[in-house]
This record gives sequence, C-alpha cells and structure tokens, in this order.
Amino acid sequence: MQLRGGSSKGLYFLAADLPKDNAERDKILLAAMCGVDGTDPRQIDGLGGADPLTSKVAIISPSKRDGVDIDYEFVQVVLASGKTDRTQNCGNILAGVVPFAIESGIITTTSPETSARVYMVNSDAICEVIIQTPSAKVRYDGNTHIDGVPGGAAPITCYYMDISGSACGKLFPTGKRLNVIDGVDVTCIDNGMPVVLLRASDLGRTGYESRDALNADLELKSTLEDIRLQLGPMMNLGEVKGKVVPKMCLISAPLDKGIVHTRTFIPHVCHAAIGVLGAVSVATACIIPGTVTEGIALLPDSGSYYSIEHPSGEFTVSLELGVDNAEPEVLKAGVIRTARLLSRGEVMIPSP
Ligand code: NQM
Repeated sequence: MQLRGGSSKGLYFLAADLPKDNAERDKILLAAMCGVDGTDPRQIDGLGGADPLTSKVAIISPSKRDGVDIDYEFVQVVLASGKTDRTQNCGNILAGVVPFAIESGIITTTSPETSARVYMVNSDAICEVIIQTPSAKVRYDGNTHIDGVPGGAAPITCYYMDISGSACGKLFPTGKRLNVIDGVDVTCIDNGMPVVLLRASDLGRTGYESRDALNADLELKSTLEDIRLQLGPMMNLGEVKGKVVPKMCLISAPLDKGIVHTRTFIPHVCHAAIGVLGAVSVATACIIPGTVTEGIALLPDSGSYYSIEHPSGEFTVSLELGVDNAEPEVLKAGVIRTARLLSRGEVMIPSP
C-alpha cells in the first residue's frame, strides 16, 4: 500500500511479502521506488516522488515481543544514490503504520479508537499509537490539520517512550552539550533522531530564509556538509557520507509563539517542515541548559508543550520529563499526526 504518513509519503510492505535477506530486499525496494536506475534523482521509472520525504518505505510484521502489537522497520531509499539507509527512524511514516496494519488484517480494531504498541526496529524503542476506528474501520477524514499537509484529517496520537540515544547510543553522543567544529558552535543531540543544531547567525544567515533560497545556497550546504562529515564519527555514527543522519538544523529566535525557529537539512535538502523525531530532538535541546539554543530559545513558563517553528508553520511536541534526576530526562514524547491510505495493489518490479 502507499500511504501518506504525517508530512511524508511512502510504500508500506508486509515483511512476509519481501525477501528475508536485506540485500535482496533492498533490490526490491530500490526497484519499486526508482525502477531500473536507483541513481535517477527523478525516480521517473518508479513510485518514489523525487524528494527525500517521498522516498520512504515501512516494513511491517506482527510482533512476537511481549506487550507489542507490530514491528516497524523504516528504510530510507536515498535519493540519487542507488542505496538505502536504515540508520534513522521516521516518525511521519510511523503515523501510517497502524492504519496499514489494520487494512492488512494483522491487528484488529476496538471502537471508537484503537491503541497499538509499535516496536521501532531501527531505534529499538516503543511508540504507542492511537487512531480513530469507529465501526471497526480506520477513519481517515477529520478536522485535524498538520503543517506541511493541506486540509484536515483524523488525528493520530503517537507517544514515543525512551528514545534517548536512538541511533547514537547517548542523548549527547559527543559527551558534551556544545562542541566547536571549524570555529562554529554545535550541539549534537539524539532524542529519537540524530540532529546537529547550529545558530543560523554563526553561519552568516538569518535562519528565516525560504526553503528554496536555502536549497540554492551551495556555500552554506558545503559548510554544513564539512561539519557533518567531521561529526559523524564523534556522534558514534561512523562515516556518514552516504547516510541520511545526522540532520543539520539551523536555529534562530522564534517569530510566532514557538520556542525556536528552524531550518532542517535532511541532510542535503532543506525540509519543507521538520521531521517528527527531529522536532523531538530539537525541543529536548531547547529545554537543556548549556546547548547552542541558550539565549535563543524562549521556553514557556509552565506546561509540557513545546512548539518548534519551521518553514511551513510549527510542530508541537509534548515532553514528559523525569523529575528525579539532576539532568532533565525525557520519559515520553507525544505528537499528533494524520495519515491517509492512497492506494493498494501490486508494484511491478522490472525483471533485471
Ligand atoms: O524526524 C524527515 C520526515 C522526516 C523524518 C527526515 C521524520 C522524523 O519528515 O521522525 O519524520 O528527517 O529525513 O518524514
């Protein structure tokens, strides 16, 4: 099936329908997305949408784990590279996982809502997902609007548990809240997604430039890539040249009731909005003293909701913090997404 999950779009497969071996699987996924040439950036011969946000795959199976309903593995088909990357998770594609599991009959519904626990294979963590299922059917229509997607749809609530160090092993993988690379201050954080935060002003930018202007800013992209490649091994991600993590996030002061304003490179294209777990990592950096956000982020006086501004609006994250430790610790992160089933059927794999 093809679903829009949050502000992304992807192909959703049952694991049982794919070859078991990952190398064989990847051939199928590349062919499905790109056709005969996995390096074609237009993906003209496949189902991919020629954008990192639409070149995504979810592989789903019923879970054998105690207290877990579904296993979800995320695969990024890396644009123009002929390769896949399983290092990161994707919280947008995750929004379509429970609808897909119900549509394919691997879990049953309760009325009026169905709650399912999803094991995220990439980051070895759990997300509890609640979707609307009146009359035993997935409800897609509704009035919930998320920035980056036109119109409204039924809300999908996702609670991520224990996602600190999802890919890097530690919340601050370099061991510091602030590092200096090539004279530029950076904060490297992984609370669900490895992200490098940088002050836009330190790079001679405002941080309010349009997505198109930033995508055309080759000097900035080259500076970001130089810093990213140096940080890969320091963040326990190894050589990151062919990987889609860490993401690079320019921050500046909020413009409209948010806590911070962002432009996120994922990692070479500027995101139209911000990734789900990317936003969770940015919000987490903002509430911890000593990161590059200090003096820029404006935190609310009370409450647990943090709004991250991005090129097409804002993304609200709720963070439940542990109270017993000297250091802030995020126990649970909540986000609202929507999803829609776009098509179901067979994808034709070219014979070579
Ligand atoms: O951060 C884009 C997206 C994402 C990932 C990216 C995501 C997340 O918007 O959880 O959702 O950062 O490559 O789908």
